[in-house]
Amino acid sequence: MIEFYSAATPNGQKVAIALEEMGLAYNLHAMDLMANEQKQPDFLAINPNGRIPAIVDKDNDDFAVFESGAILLYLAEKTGQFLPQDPKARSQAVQWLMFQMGGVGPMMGQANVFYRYFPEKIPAAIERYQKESRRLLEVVDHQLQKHAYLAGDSYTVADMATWPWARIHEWSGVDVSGLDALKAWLEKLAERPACQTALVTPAPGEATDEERAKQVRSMVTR
Ligand SMILES: N[C@@H](CCC(=O)N[C@@H](CS)C(=O)NCC(=O)O)C(=O)O
Repeated sequence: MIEFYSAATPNGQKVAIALEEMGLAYNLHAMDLMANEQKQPDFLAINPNGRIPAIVDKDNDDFAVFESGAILLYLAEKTGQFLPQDPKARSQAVQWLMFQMGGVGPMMGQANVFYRYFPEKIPAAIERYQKESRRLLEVVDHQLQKHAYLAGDSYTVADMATWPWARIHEWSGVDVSGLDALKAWLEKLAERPACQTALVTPAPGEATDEERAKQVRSMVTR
């Protein structure tokens, strides 16, 4: 059994997709980020960075893993799924996973902060993060013009990591016009039951986008 600490955010959804796709049994702990549950000592013992997602593998001496990319690799290696065995193909999947972890996630995350949440509107910061996010999604689109999935012909943890972020481009204020291969891939993955389940694991709650933005606004400035 995997203890899975998460919230209704793209970084949490990546891991929910992987758990669902891999058919792993898990016990969901829906963390209340607004109440700062992620900064309490019992959770910091699992993830010293005080952020979701994190997992504890009860079947592996209660081994704890934090950082969504590291969790995806751990689960792929545990199950032998969604990460090719061939060294070159495996490296390609890891490259696209790192590209998400170091690029798409942080840039779109900052686009959200400055476009949606930050109390002052700083046009230069908004433009910087939206432009960089658009550039990164163009790189994704270019790859998907040539391949069915990010790392080539097969669906891997790199797709699982990138989809929850890329799908919220509108919320980030990132224009994806002309990125047709990206759009087709977004739709293709949206049909997967695991991706659908991940979007409600945990359920996002009843709050409207604006109400949620208001709550997050207080979090990004505390
Ligand atoms: N690089 C980390 C990022 C994790 C992260 O930023 N988590 C956010 C939610 S998406 C969080 O827990 N925020 C609460 C906080 O910062 O206190 C990962 O990929 O796991």
